[in-house]
Amino acid sequence: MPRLSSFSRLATPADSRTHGEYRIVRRPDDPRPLYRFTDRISDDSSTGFTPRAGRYHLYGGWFCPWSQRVTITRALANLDHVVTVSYVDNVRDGRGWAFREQHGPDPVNGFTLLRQAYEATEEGFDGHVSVPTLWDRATARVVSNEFKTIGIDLATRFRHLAEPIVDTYPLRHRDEIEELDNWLNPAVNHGVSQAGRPGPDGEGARSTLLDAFATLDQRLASRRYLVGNTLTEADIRLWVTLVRYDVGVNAHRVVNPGLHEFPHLWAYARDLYTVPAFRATTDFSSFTLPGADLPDWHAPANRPHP
Ligand SMILES: N[C@@H](CCC(=O)N[C@@H](CS)C(=O)NCC(=O)O)C(=O)O
Repeated sequence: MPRLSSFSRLATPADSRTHGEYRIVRRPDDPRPLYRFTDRISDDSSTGFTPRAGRYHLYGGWFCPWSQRVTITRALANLDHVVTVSYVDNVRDGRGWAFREQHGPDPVNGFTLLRQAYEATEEGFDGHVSVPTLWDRATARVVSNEFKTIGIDLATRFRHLAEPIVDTYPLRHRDEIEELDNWLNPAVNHGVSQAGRPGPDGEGARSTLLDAFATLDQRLASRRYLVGNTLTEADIRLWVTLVRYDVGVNAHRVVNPGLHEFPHLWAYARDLYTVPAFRATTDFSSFTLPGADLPDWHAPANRPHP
C-alpha cells in the first residue's frame, strides 16, 4: 500500500459529538490579546520578519470575511507568486479549523489542524485558532493572526518584490481609511451579526446598520469609491461584509428587504465584484445559508467615474 506523504494528510470529518463545539475559555483577568500573535513584517529587519518571496504562507478560509480582506489585498498587491495561500475546511468542531478534502491538505507543514501551527509557535497554546493566519517558513512559526495588520503589511511591505496592481493603502489616504474604520467596523463589520439577532436584542444594531447603509448610499451617489478616487483598503473592508449580507445575516430578511434598498451602495458592491481580485476570492457557497436567494451580482453597475 502506498505511504501517504505528510502533505496529503487530512483531518477526520468535523464531529462535534466526539470533539465538542469550538469554544474559547478566556479568563477575565487574562491580559494577553484576544488574537495572540501580532508580529509585523518590516523591511528594515527590526521585527525579524523581512519581506522575501516564498517566505510567508497565508492560511485562509473562504467563508470568512476577515480572511477575504487579506486575500483580496494580497491579489491587488500582486503577491500571488510571493505569498502563498491555502484554505481550511468550511466547518469546524472543538479542534478548531482543519484541513480536509474540499480545500485540500496543508501544503506547507502537513498539519491536519490549524491549531498545530499555533502549538508549534507557543507550547500549550490555548487561545483562538483563527483565520487568517500568517505563517513564516523561515522560523517555522505563526507571525500573526491579526487580520488588520496582516492586510496592511501585505499591501505595503512587498513593493520591491512585486508592482502592486492597486496601491490599496496609499499614504495620503491612511488617516481617512482608519477614520472610516472607526465608524464602519463596529456599525457594519461587527454590527451585522448583532443586527441578525431577532427581536429587541438586535434592534439597536439593526437601526445603526441601516443608518450606516443610508449614509454610505449617499456618499456613494456621486463617487465611485469610499476614499479618494481609487479603490482602497476601505472598500475592501466594507465589501467583504456587503457580499455576505443578503445570503448570510439578512438571508431571511430579518434586517431589511435587501441591499438593493440602497441603490448606490448595491451598485458600488456589484462594481467591485467585477474586479478579478474580488471575484476570484469569493465563493458564495461557503457563506450562503440554506434557502437564501442570491441577488444578481452580474447586473451592470453603471457607476460614476472617479
Ligand atoms: N473576529 C476576529 C477576526 C478573525 C475571525 O474571527 N476569524 C474567524 C473566522 S471568520 C475565526 O477564525 N474565528 C475563530 C476564533 O476567533 O477563535 C476579530 O474581530 O479580530
